[in-house]
Amino acid sequence: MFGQAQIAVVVPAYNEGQRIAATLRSIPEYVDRVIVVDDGSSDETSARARAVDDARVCVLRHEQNRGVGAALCTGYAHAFAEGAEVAAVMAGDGQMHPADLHALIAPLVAGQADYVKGDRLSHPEAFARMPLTRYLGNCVLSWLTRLATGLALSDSQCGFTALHKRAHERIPMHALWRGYGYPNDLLGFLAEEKLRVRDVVVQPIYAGENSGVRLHHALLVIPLLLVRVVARRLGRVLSNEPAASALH
Ligand SMILES: Nc1nc2c(ncn2[C@@H]2O[C@H](COP(=O)(O)OP(=O)(O)O)[C@@H](O)[C@H]2O)c(=O)[nH]1
Ligand SMILES: [Mg+2]
Repeated sequence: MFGQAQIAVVVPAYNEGQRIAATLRSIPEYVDRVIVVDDGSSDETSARARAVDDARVCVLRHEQNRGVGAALCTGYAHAFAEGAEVAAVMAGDGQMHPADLHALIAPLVAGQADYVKGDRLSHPEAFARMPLTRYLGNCVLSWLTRLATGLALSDSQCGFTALHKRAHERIPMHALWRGYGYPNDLLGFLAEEKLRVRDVVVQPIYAGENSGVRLHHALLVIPLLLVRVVARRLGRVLSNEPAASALH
């Protein structure tokens, strides 16, 4: 528990057999539930996760690979259905430092934000620690995401995030982009709903893990998703449609 709040951590994992156990063992004690979503892995990811001796861990599995956005939708739905107030995301490859989790959750529990995301770009050692292409690509995508969403944010591509249940209720999760680019799409939905998004500085961790992100995601998929975000926002303004939240 974090005060009185029940906290879940969702761990998307695709072929993370080598890293999943260490990632799960690193999750802080105040986390009540750990939901691993094995996204159709062909390796030992599920077995290694189940073998971790921790009663908080529950392993869900997609029989086929659906993409990291889809894995998160599955994990969030499970976490909130079980009664979590906040669900954070920590990737199964150990790229999120558990010591940073507290700062992501605190503003949500205090009612100061609806979604908190990590910001590696503002870390003093970001330039030294991040691969140059990642650093530069991320700066450009963050700028485009700021333009498209109108949110004052940095590091749009950071997957270390935490979502409050009140935001989850207001976002059409079934419509969220299933693959890479889901954070940009989610930020668009949060902006549309006028939900409060906050950045907190987290450590950039790169230790030779594989990434599924490819050039076409940065050059094509994410820019097109951002065009869709702008189109949705414009459509809403032109039709004078109130935010879904105002209807409740
Ligand atoms: N590559 C990939 N990763 C997935 C998928 N589904 C879930 N994941 C997990 O999503 C997390 C982030 O993926 P990763 O490729 O490391 O992205 P990056 O850290 O942003 O470069 C990792 O824990 C993956 O195991 C998928 O379909 N493809
Ligand atoms: Mg990774």
